[in-house]
Amino acid sequence: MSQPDPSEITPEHIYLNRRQFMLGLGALTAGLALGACGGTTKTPAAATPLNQVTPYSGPETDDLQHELTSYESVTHYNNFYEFSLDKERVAQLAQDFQTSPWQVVMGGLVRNPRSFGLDDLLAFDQEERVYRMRCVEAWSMVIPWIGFPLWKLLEIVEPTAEAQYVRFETLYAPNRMPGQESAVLDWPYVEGLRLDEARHDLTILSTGLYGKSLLPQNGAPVRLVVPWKYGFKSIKSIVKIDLVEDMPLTSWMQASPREYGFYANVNPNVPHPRWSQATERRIGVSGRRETLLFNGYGDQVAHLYAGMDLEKNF
Ligand SMILES: Nc1nc2c(c(=O)[nH]1)N[C@H]1C(S)=C(S)[C@@H](COP(=O)(O)O)O[C@H]1N2
Ligand SMILES: [Mo]
Repeated sequence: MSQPDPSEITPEHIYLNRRQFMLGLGALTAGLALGACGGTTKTPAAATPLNQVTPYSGPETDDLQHELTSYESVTHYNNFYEFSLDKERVAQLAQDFQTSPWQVVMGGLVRNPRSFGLDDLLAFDQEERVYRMRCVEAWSMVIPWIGFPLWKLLEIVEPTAEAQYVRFETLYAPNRMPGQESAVLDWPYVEGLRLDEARHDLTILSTGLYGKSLLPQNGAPVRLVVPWKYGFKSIKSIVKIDLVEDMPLTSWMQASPREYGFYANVNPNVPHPRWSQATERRIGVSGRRETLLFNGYGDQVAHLYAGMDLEKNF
């Protein structure tokens, strides 16, 4: 499959509005791509050796021996609609975003509601973890995240017996996040996990990557990383985590339920309504590779979905 046309990687309602807008301007060749991950055909600039300035000493591949994506690409090719729909502009627009002070308020169906400041979060054990992160329009990166398992916070707040899901919210502050001035999504950005997914060891809250603190474009000061799911599940700049009984309505399900499901497990066998998801393009590497079920983490996570129809629960 060749690169999807920008019209193919956009939730329909946004695409149609955008198309009318562009037709109005006569700008038929506009290259801006919308969608949970966007899908411009441009390749990010070749790796510049930033990680030679501050040497990175962690692993150079993930557990499938896939090479890391360059620090330059990881920090300059981003999806963060609170700043821009253009993946190559997010870094610049987010550069002055203030991430201190910061509080993550944890509550809902828990015995011990608590609020965690940045220092609390940074005090948790930090580990080098090399995950394959991928996006919904079939591009992927291999990123050495630093973080700690979300279960560590869940253990502290103690979900009650009624709690079945975890609901996450990004900061809402249109004066600091200019993308929130436009109604492209219903702000704040909301994501969710089933409680057993949230308790899985691979599910982390990340505060850094490549041995450095997160930059704003990657979701500073704290973002979720769920490596067996499409990129949009990994919500950035989290301020609120609630334990809830019912499946939360996530931003992407609300925007386009036909295209974006709650589970969003990476699955080459379930095409997006408008394109195949069988192959992906690794940023910085030419050609395409076959997409792996659960992004290659099947041994560790498939049991969570035993007996479920993955075509219905996409
Ligand atoms: N708050 C918020 N979180 C978000 C997004 C977003 O627009 N806003 N984009 C998601 C998508 S679609 C992807 S692919 C990843 C991208 O993370 P990265 O830029 O650090 O690679 O962030 C996810 N988390
Ligand atoms: Mo994405």
